Amino acid sequence: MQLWFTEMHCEGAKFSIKVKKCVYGGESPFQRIDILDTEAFGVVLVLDGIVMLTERDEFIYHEMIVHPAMAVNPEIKNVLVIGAGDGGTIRELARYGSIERIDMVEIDREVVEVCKKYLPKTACAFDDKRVNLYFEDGLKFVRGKKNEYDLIVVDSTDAFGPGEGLFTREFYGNCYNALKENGIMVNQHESPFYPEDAKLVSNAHFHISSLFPVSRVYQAHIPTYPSGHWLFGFASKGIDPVEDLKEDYWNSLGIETRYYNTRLHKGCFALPTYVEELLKDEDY
Ligand code: AG3
Repeated sequence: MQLWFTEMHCEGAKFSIKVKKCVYGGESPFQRIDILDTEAFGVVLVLDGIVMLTERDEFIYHEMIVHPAMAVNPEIKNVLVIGAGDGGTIRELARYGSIERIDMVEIDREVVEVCKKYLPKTACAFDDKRVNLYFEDGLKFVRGKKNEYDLIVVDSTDAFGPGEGLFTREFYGNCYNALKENGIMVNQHESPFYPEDAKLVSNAHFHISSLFPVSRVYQAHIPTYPSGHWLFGFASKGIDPVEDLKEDYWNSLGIETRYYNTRLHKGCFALPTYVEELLKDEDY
């Protein structure tokens, strides 16, 4: 007998992974949580039927959501992480001795518990003394915060279900206020390829660029996400992600990565023409 997990990537295309075993399945107050053991991608975290990460390719996502910002501003000390219950983002952040405080706000306590048990290589930094974990709605947490963080990382689910509020103008505006003058916001920015996802991309970019003086988008290749072509947003009050890259500084840290490097950093902000066009789109 063969068991396959399938995610619809758009109305007419789906992506399937052969499953060795379903190791966990449950309903939290917020969503359905499944953990699958698979031949091709190792352990996979699925929320509400959507692949959040796989052991095989999560390094790409987590390195790319953290290191570009850290390589442009060595002064980052106070970080806010929103979502990211699997722990991959704080694992990458915890590699920087210069970071003093990481506030992490995850709405769903059960995601953290399940990931600690089944994805220990991802959920390995929760005990770091600099990490303060809040089980709250990120949207509410950031409301009213002023001038407090050097970096905000928005590591959300897709823009429906519990993650929906994290794609709104109100939320991005609150992040702007919560950031210090040299602050940077990085967000997972969805995929530009399938039309439904592309709408989220242009919508998010439209809001972010109306609030932040610098708003750029960069890309990575993530095999298990729709189309395998993924975007991240880099927004700041002035720091430019390419001109302000501190290449020698970052390389001197000796942080070992498997996807990110400072050569790729310069290239990943160069986007395909159809994506450039999409980002100009104001008709969402
Ligand atoms: N968060 C973004 C996952 C989006 C995947 N979308 C999809 N498969 N349709 C990942 C969380 C990792 N910390």
